[in-house]
Amino acid sequence: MRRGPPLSAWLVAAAAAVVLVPRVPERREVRLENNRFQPALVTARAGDTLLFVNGRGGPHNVQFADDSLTDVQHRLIDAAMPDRPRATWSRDVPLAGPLLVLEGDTYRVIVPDLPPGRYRFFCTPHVSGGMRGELVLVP
Ligand SMILES: [Cu+2]
Repeated sequence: MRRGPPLSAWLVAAAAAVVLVPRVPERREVRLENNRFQPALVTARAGDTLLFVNGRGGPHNVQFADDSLTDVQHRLIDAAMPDRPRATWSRDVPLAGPLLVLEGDTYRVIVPDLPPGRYRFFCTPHVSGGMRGELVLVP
């Protein structure tokens, strides 16, 4: 009987493939509509793009809750959020994206290299109405 390479050789090859093949970043779309984030729970990995798309009932925005972030995490999210004042980093500046006014306006955040976990966000004008969401960052 002809035999192939031993199992250990296959395992080494499989491990090498996992290491060498880069993961293609994915895009997660979240609609801001009817005072809700849809979906409200977004699972993503570092490097993925979160594309927030404004619907009706705006203006809406995206603000990350910062009460349970370390300084490093705060800085990483701060740097990942475009179109914000960022002359000097400060814990006191809220992690709030600009208001999306028109239907179809978008806001793009590339998920920074944060530790896996849950990162809460909300819409500044509608937080009291429960417009909240969560980024579930997986390894
Ligand atoms: Cu809103």
